Amino acid sequence: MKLYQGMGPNSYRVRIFLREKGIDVPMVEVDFAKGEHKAPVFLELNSLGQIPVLELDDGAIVTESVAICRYFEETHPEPPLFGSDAVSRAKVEMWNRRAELVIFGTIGNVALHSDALFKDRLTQFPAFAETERQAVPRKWAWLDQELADGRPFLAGESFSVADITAGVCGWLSEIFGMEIPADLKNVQRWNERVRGRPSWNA
Ligand SMILES: N[C@@H](CCC(=O)N[C@@H](CS)C(=O)NCC(=O)O)C(=O)O
Repeated sequence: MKLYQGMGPNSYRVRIFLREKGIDVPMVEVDFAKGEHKAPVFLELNSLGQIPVLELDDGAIVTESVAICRYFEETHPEPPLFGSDAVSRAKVEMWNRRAELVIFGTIGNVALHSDALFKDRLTQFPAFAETERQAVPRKWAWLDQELADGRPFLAGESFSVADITAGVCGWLSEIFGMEIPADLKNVQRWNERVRGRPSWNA
């Protein structure tokens, strides 16, 4: 088994997940600067030319960070990070999607439309990047209201993959100069709780 990974939030999500589970997987570093993710040999693994990619011992390939995490949830159920009963599984799915679509999507648009790293991948619209940049604090404010009920983690009482997704958004937000607003106390507390976990050094 090999995990092709490298720089960027999606590889980071999988590394944190593996650390939470206590799983060691041989890793292959994919170097964006050298264009390794777009080399023909890599495109055979993932036609989208993106990381992370998991290659299993029988040659099966799994791409998409959440799908890779799901594979490891199945093979290593403890501790459960995708919920443990019907309601908690649904809540984790709900919050992971909300974190991806509402927060990650907005921050991702800032990156995609402003960073030179992506200039060959799409037509960049700097004005759109700016609109999305201004929207980011509103997304965190929405999450702050959601967390006002005092629950420790996004999906409830237990840490889950949804906290990994949203926590990585906090990190990405900072990298692009959009710190989580200091007055959003519920998000601040949640962020400290999540990013204080040992897995965050993954
Ligand atoms: N939906 C995919 C997104 C993967 C992705 O966008 N990975 C980035 C790094 S974080 C990448 O490889 N970007 C290079 C590119 O898209 O050209 C996932 O969750 O794994």
